[in-house]
Amino acid sequence: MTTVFVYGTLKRGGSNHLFLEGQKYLGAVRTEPGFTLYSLGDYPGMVRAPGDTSGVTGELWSVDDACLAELDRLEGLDEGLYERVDVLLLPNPHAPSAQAYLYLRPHHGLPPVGDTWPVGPAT
Ligand code: PCA
Repeated sequence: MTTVFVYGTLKRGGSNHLFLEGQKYLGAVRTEPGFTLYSLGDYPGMVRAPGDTSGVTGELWSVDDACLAELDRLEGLDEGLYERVDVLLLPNPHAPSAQAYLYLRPHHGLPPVGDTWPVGPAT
């Protein structure tokens, strides 16, 4: 099992959330400062942002190996769209760190999103 931090379309209510079906939701969390989001249109990319003070909000999930492999394919690791790295989370009851997908392509000129991608549980 791997603990994954999701911040975009994989969140509950997001367009790719079905990829987490059957996995274990651990709770809402935030990364340590130093990360921010840019919009790629239908999905966000999280990048390192030295000087950022707020971090990024998201959800913590415990996923099995088959799910993780599918997420890696979905996020285009092979094409160099995202890389999966360990990020520190703010102190929280769930885990000190988690795997997260960082956007690898240039983000200059993309619309800044800030700390939260506006997708959540369907109401
Ligand atoms: N899906 C992944 C990375 C960006 C996206 O839209 C996620 O939700 O964490």
